[in-house]
Amino acid sequence: MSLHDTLRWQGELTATRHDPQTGASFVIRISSTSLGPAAGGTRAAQYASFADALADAGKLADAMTLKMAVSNLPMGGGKSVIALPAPRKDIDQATWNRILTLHAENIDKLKGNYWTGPDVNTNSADMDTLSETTKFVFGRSPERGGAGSSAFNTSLGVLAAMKATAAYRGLGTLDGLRVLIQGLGAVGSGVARLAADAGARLLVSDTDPARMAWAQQRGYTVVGVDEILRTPCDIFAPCAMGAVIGTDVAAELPASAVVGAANNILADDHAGAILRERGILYAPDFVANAGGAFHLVGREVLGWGRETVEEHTRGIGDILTEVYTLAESSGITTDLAARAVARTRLETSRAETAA
Ligand code: NAD
Ligand code: PPY
Repeated sequence: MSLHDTLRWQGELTATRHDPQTGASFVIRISSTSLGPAAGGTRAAQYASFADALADAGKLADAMTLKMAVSNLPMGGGKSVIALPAPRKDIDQATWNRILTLHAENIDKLKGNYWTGPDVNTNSADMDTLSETTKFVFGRSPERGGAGSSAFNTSLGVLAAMKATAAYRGLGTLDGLRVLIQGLGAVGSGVARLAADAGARLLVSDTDPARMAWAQQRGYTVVGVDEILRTPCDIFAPCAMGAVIGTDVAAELPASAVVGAANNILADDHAGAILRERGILYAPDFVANAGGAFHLVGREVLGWGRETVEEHTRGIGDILTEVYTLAESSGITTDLAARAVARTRLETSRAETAA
């Protein structure tokens, strides 16, 4: 995407900064504060261009707005991207600390209109570091008074989403179903364990050989990274990166349903329509992966205990069933139906504020 195009983004605010000393560039995008202060994690990654970093932050921030709205959480949507000068694993601790401190200064300047949390390549220890400079941080370690990692609760939510999707799609329970997981990181490994406990047959793939060895030890069937999109399964679970399913993949994917943790799974608007035409039931990612938001916002804003967080997270299954029913009765994709549910909440809130 060109810089010109990404600056036409329809969100509320874009903040950027560049640090010549480390070579890192920073983006914070606030998509919406209609339902409360914007919240969403900090993603650290390398990008081909600054325009790509801006575009990614915008799409991720928009997904947070939808996630909060559809989950009935009192927060808006935002996201940060740190465009790294080198792969995260090659950045030394002193450089990383400087990058985090600058990012925390940027967040602090937004005075609570944006709250961050962990995302790809950032964790609770990094949230602790940010919290030395700004208080607008979710997911600090429990020793520092935070809710800790949201990964396991995200996995729990994805499992609830798989159960509801399998039932709606007429596949029954997860027992005996082939669940194909792309990415066995913090969330994907939890999904694998929970799905295996529910009787699913696990097929898995990861670019990291150590994760593949872990999977083999557990008796999962290992699939090559390049074969995953051609591997027949009942449920395909993208739990690594976004934009996995574009038009071409949607036209060929040998699955009955798609339920994963990755943000922005669909690469383009048409992919959802093709999945629908082919009878592949797609669980909109911003519904299926809301377990992390329930954990962070539930524990740190709403004062929920673990059981209440889990109860709401299991409710992701009910939200999805509502979305599937609306999609079917309206003849639209599940993605559009979930956006309509979110939009209704956003419009109701705006009307209440205006009254
Ligand atoms: P992670 O970094 O712990 O795990 C990602 C895994 O994917 C790694 O093991 C990596 O080696 C693997 N991977 C990368 N590219 C791959 C490829 N092409 N094929 C197969 N494996 C590949 O991240 P995570 O915290 O588990 O998050 C996974 C996804 O879920 C991300 O897209 C994240 O934005 C999303 N998500 C996470 C949370 C959360 O609470 N952690 C909440 C909502 C959404
Ligand atoms: C996500 O769910 O994608 C996140 O970025 C995690 C999150 C959720 C709520 C507040 C901050 C971070």
